[in-house]
Amino acid sequence: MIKKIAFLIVLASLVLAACSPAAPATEAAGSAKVFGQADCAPNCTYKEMTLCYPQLGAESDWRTANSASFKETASKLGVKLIFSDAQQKQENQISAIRSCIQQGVDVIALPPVVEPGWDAVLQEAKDANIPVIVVDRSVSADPSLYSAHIGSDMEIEGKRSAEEFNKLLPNGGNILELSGTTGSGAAVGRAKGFREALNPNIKILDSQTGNFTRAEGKPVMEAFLKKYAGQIDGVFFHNDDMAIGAVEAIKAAGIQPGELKMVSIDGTRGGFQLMIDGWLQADVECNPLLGPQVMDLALKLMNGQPIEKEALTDEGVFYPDKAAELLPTRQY
Ligand code: GYE
Repeated sequence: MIKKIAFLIVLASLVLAACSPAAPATEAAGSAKVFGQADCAPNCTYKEMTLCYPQLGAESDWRTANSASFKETASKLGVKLIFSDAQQKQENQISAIRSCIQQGVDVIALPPVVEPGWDAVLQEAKDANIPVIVVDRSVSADPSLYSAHIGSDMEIEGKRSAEEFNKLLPNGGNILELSGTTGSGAAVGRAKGFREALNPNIKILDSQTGNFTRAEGKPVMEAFLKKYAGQIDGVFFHNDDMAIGAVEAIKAAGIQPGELKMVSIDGTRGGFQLMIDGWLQADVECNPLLGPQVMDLALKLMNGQPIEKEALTDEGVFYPDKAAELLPTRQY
């Protein structure tokens, strides 16, 4: 008898479970919600969006332009933006994400300072039904843990930079590399693409990080100039800010513009000025103005519309011959 009652209870609970929603994201039977879809779907507008942007820092002009793009686009569209600055520390970005999850934001857009170490917090966002768009740099986490990635192809930027050196040093030579933040998708991708495309007669004598900042670029260059005096033909910079810092050290060492072949990445106004002044021979474009594209995608996620998993920014290379003409048109 007891067995029979127990069996009936189990049966009843199975029937109930089958009839009740499988997950909170499921509405009435037959209209299953897509992951991340908001209650206002399919008619959500920007005014209903709360977007979390745990910015990684303020290390460069590129980053400043990227932050401004998010702030300006949000205020133009009426998006509520929860913005923070992690000062290049992953733990600060992780706590900012956790706070956004607690506040129940609609979408999180994450520009990850480094590639590894995101799995746990991405899983927390997923469990809370909050989609994450990885912005700018990449993460090494499993792609099932985020909805999309929007940004530049860092390997191609590295490859383009190498192609410039192949042209600048056709007979080969020795170069140095000032790389970006160690472990960041930008530094890893640029270094990889660069090495793959660099002619074998061009030797990278040394590579040190300047953490994408002017302040760190200068002392790294000073140390390089001491150590490799008279042996260097060129320098590759992972961003314009480090090039600007390094040029101060190069000038102080009495080196003239053009003596060393130099290529950088970003295409900021500061980089353009270095080309005008004869220091840089090429600046590989990396576009920071990602706010509109990210918010468009975030709205699609809220409305449960299909999206592209990987959206790469279309970019080129700038040269000194057009630098003076283009400088006034540059937005960053
Ligand atoms: O090149 C650099 C910034 O991740 C693409 O980060 C970005 C890089 C950019 O600090 O200036």
